Amino acid sequence: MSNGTPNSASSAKPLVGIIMGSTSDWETMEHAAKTLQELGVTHETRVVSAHRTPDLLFEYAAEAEKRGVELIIAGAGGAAHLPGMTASKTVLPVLGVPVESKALKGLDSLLSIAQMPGGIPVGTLAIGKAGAINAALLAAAMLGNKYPEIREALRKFRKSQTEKVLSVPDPAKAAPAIAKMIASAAKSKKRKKRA
Ligand code: RP5
Repeated sequence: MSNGTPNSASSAKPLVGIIMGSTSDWETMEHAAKTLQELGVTHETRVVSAHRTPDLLFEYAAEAEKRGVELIIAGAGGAAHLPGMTASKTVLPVLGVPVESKALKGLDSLLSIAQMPGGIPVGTLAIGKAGAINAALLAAAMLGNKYPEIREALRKFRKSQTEKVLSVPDPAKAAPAIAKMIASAAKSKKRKKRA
């Protein structure tokens, strides 16, 4: 399954494999795909469940390196075996994203992914969207050691992030301006509807 956005960075020769335990994880994992897309890092997206499709998981993890994938981002929720099991079948770096679960708000996912016994590491990120975004940024930082264009894209991302923060030094003063912008956007939407 390739459910990533159809674009140049989601290509036939992916450097990063984004896998997730269920289609329900896409709401979180799409942020990893979007971030890689923004940085121009080629990637693929697949649903690979550790407990529902264990054979596919073994096949994916065992074949990834041969296909040219250089890093895997694995997102899963609950008893989240996917990142650890994937890491056990490949020497590629595996970054784990704990998906927020309904019952325990992702604490179960976080501990399942982070608490790997010594010997098979999984680089564990934060729970949910922040973790998915950071997994992509960390992947770019690691790939940047080999690909100068990815390092440069990451530098640009950081610069624009800094500029965004500096452009609103005082949110109390910015709030009326932002509210005005929202109101004027809503007005023009209404006008367009009437036309
Ligand atoms: C895990 O179980 C998945 O990673 C997902 O986060 C969770 C729930 O899956 P669904 O029941 O929504 O398919 O395997």
